Amino acid sequence: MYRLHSFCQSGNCHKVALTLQLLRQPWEPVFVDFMNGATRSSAWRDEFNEMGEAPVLEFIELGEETRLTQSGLIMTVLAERHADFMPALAGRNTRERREVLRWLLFDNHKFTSYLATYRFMKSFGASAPDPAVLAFLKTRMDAAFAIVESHLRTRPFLVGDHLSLADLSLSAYLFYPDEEFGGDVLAGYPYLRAWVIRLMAIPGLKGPYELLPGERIAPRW
Ligand SMILES: N[C@@H](CCC(=O)N[C@@H](CS)C(=O)NCC(=O)O)C(=O)O
Repeated sequence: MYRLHSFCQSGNCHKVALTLQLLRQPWEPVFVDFMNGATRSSAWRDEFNEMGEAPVLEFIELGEETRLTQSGLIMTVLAERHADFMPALAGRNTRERREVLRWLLFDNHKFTSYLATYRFMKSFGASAPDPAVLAFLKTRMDAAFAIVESHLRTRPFLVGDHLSLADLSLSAYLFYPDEEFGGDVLAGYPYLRAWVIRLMAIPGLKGPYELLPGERIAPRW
């Protein structure tokens, strides 16, 4: 049984939940009270994650309690541990596995990072966002979107001709409703939109509010 320390506003936690679902692994969510500062407390950092972030995945491995952080690492470990269920998830061969890793790194650095920060500041931050900061984030987000849009013009999935961790990682935040981004962020990106719709139709790929714990919060604006 896996324990996923998580909360429903977190697309990074959603990435791991989607992976567990697809691999048909038993898991239970453990609520992280992120909005009230849980991950900023020294107790959290000492016990769960010195990086001060969710998600954290706990499980027993070779008789020992194991704790993993960083969604990209967690997803990779899960796909390797349960390869029987879906061998292609981490890539079918060395070349594909490298490609999956390349997209996970791009996601963490340039795709999710700007998209998630933009959404959080727009809808859930403690105070009204600085318009100049929002504009900067939106520009960076659109630059990353354009790269993925171009890549998806000629293929249905990011790596190979099948679903992989790369798709789960980059799409997780796009399962959230438009209103949390202040509008339709996929307007002008038809290939990205078609890809997200394709992923949402895969059995087991549920939205974050169906899978993760915590109260849904209305966007502030
Ligand atoms: N690269 C990390 C990012 C994790 C992350 O930023 N999580 C957010 C919640 S969605 C968080 O805990 N942020 C705390 C902070 O940045 O201080 C991952 O993929 O796990």
